[in-house]
Amino acid sequence: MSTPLERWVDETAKLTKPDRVVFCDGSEAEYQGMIAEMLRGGDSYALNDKSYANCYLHRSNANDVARTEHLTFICAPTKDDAGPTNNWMDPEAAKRKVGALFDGAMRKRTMYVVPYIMGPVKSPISKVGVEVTDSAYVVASMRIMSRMGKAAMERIGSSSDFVPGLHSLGDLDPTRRYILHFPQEKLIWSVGSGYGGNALLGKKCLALRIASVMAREQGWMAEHMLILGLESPGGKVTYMGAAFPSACGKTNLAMMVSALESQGYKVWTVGDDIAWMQIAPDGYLHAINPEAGFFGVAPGTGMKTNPNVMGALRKNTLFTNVAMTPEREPWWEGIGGEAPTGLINWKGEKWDPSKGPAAHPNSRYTVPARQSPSISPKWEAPEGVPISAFIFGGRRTRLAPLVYESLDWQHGVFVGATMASETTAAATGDVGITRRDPMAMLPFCGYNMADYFGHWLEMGKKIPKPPKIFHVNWFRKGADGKFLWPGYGENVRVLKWILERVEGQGAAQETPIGYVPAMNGLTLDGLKISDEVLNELLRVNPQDWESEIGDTKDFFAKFGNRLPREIREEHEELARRFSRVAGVAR
Ligand code: OXD
Ligand code: MN
Repeated sequence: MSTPLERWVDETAKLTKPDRVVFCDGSEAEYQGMIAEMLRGGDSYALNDKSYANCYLHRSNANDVARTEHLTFICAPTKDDAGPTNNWMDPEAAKRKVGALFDGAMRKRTMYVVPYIMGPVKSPISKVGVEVTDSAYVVASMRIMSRMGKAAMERIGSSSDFVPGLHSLGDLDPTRRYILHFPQEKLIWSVGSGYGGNALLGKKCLALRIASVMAREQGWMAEHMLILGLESPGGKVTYMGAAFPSACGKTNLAMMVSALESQGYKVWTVGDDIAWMQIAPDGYLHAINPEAGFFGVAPGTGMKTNPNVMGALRKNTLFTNVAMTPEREPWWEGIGGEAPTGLINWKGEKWDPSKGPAAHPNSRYTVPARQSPSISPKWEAPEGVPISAFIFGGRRTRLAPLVYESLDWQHGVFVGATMASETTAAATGDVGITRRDPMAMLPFCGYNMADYFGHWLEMGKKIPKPPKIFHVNWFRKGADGKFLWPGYGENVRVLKWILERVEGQGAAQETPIGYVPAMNGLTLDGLKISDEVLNELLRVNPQDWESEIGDTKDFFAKFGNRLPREIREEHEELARRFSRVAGVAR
């Protein structure tokens, strides 16, 4: 009798017609075999073994360098189930159309069957997936990013308790590229891309889009959040989850070297991208990091911005689309120092600075999480870590103060739902465009976001000891166009205030948007910040908020009647609080 896994693999092989099928065991020998195949393929290179031991550079196809949101679909029964912020395809139509692309797609190729666990092997919060792929680079990356192979196979046994994901490089033509999610079946199909979140199906496809659907059905949370622990002088560690849109320094915050380390405040990394959370018997929401590695953006990463990851990258790391020095070391803009002469750019050509950056702006490192000096001793705790605070954030030049605390859970959900960030030149050509990105989940929620807000509201009623909800903004600028806050390691001062608020301390003033630190609330010793700058950092400007309130109204209108009543009420209440303040001022 065959198992459900064997049956699915057989069916898949009949469709894709590979030359051979290999079940992966996750061993080191197998990993080295994948690397050897990548090197033979001519798109991967061994790096300097003395300075970057067991590290490799992979160059992806130049048309395949980022997630492609416009080619990503939620194939729910109706368009309304996917909601106004997702692309939708009818499930049967999707199977017909994209099934034709998979037909014979693996001819002359090997089909790898990659069983993997998202989350610590023994955690009850973890989930199992199986990715079938024809890319050795994907197999090697999955070995870093998940617990792959034997342990996953044992957990599946003869059960059908796994999320199947079918991936083929196809012909890498963007017009034949589709990333499909079938939330009813809990199935993923991806064709035509070998890159990152499009191809490593455990990450964005399973751990966020499919898991968000499961989480709602089963009463837990799958969020696009880093998880960190803040150790305070007595040695106690308080855990926080934080959601930021891309280009807001999420990985750097998760791995921060604290500026207050000499005072006993240290930051521990549990995860840098995704959190799965369940209510535990102690009444807290407990979080695990479903991933085993970091798939981080290289440009802008250096000893100043993230010394921990720079240390971690010196061995066992796959680099994708970075530049290479004549010493065969990886290089990217922001790594520190001048560009060395003789640099080879991400496309494999001699670098000409007049023709753009040496490393692709979305070039990446894929590194085992355990290699970070900041990795938390609890990062693989099967029961997860108890979360005391959620932090939302974005890049807002004017609007949001450095930090504020929501009034309660429901208001906090509204704060998350109204999250937004201004685009940077690095991300697109348009600078300063405000993009709404609720809970940083806009590209990753596997169902209608109105229902997702509803799920958050429901969870608030069920968690006996819910996290307090905060919002931060490291990016506020003064009239001179300069950042007001130094950021990076100094951000621990904001985490310290958050910790104090969690513990019922921390001086605050109430404003219409929530509690903002009092002028003496933040620990600023050793930092040169004038009262004037501090005032500006903490200011809540009614005129700016008036236009923000109009903007969020338009955004919420997209969801029509499906938007939870509570969110509408919070919106009206915020407007009322501002008009009350204006009334007092008059
Ligand atoms: C990521 C992303 O790569 O959020 O983590 O885009
Ligand atoms: Mn992410």
